[in-house]
Amino acid sequence: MKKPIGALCVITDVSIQSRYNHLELCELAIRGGASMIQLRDKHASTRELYALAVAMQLLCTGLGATFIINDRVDIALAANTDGVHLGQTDLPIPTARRILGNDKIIGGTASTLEEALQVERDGADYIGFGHIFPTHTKAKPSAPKGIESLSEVIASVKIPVIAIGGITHSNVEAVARTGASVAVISAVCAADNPTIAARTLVETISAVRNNYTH
Ligand code: TZP
Ligand code: MG
Repeated sequence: MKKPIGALCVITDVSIQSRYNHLELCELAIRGGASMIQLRDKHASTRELYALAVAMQLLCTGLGATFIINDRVDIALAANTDGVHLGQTDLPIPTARRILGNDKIIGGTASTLEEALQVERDGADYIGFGHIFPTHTKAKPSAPKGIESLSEVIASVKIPVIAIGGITHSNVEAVARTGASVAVISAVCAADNPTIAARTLVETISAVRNNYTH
């Protein structure tokens, strides 16, 4: 069975901060209500990533969250994670689907409407669309896409869209109003208190979804 994506995906990052390791961030974020955790580490060795993925999958399963790994279909398979997130230069989504099967979540990054439509045609379970706002976490040569492009993508596809890039407490309400789910790195990983930061984001998204805001 495929696990739910939910409202808030927290991508763990140990390069923008060094107070917490991946496992600690994972637990802190889930305690704040994160529905999905993505392990993203561009420097760890394959052996390290494998061990982390096994431990984080166990933690997420125990705490009721979904766990995916960035880039690595091999580790998704080896560690039996709930899924994988693939960018435009990673393994093609149909290839990953053939390897992982239908019960695993496969997410694909898109930065344009055309890419988003292709990610959907390729059989992804969700589109990670961005970056929405300026971000320092990832080098981004192109301009931020903004809320309007996000709404356009959401109107054009049937699968869930997770907005990413520069999302903070100040702009998450506007993002949630489009119907998108949200993915963050710095807003949780670099926050004074990652649990409270996640909780605040989740509460805002839930309020919008339940129409509690004015
Ligand atoms: N993909 C598009 S923007 C981004 C990724 C991984 C980084 C988002 O980081 P932040 O700190 O939430 O802006
Ligand atoms: Mg990638």
